[in-house]
Amino acid sequence: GHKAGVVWLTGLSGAGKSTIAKAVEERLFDADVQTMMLDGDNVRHGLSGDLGFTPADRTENIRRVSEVARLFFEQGNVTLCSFVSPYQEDRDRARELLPEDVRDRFLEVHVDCPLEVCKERDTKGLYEKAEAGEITNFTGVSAPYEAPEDPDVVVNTDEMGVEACADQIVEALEARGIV
Ligand code: GGZ
Repeated sequence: GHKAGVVWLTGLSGAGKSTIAKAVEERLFDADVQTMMLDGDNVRHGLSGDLGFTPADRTENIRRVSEVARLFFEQGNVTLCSFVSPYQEDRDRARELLPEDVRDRFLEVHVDCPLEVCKERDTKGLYEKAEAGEITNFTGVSAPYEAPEDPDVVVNTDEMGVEACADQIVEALEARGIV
């Protein structure tokens, strides 16, 4: 058996949040852990389809997915959430939705990668568009990113491969007695 948990991955666009979440999910699946995945790709078309990227819209996006993560938590899942989630206050609120006695089962994971490296990767060409002013409010270019003040896990995707990052997260879940 396993316990419920929330793995909250925060970081810049292109840092590798979703890729790492998928690698963690695969390992948990192999260990018969019930998982749920939430990320920009599946949320911003539906649940948050009416929202853009202003500070208020991001806060509302994170509020909604935090509530969904709480529902999944209550049903016993390990929920992997991959969002830029640039504001510390919003991430803190996501944690605070869990009952106080189990709040240590919320893992804030900083998917850390230098901005310059994310710009160089520019997997979707978004940084180029942001720098040309074609996309406004772009994190790291024209919108802020508040790095976690007290992260539970830090993975540096510039220096480490996906599997090593996934290892670190699974080890943290084990150390908390979740899996
Ligand atoms: C940041 C943006 C923006 C702006 C579109 N700023 O690399 P991606 O493409 O796949 O991930 C980014 C995703 C961010 O959505 P989130 O829901 O994670 O953001 S937040 O937590 O701040 O609400 C990026 C794409 O959407 N994208 N415009 N202006 N990222």
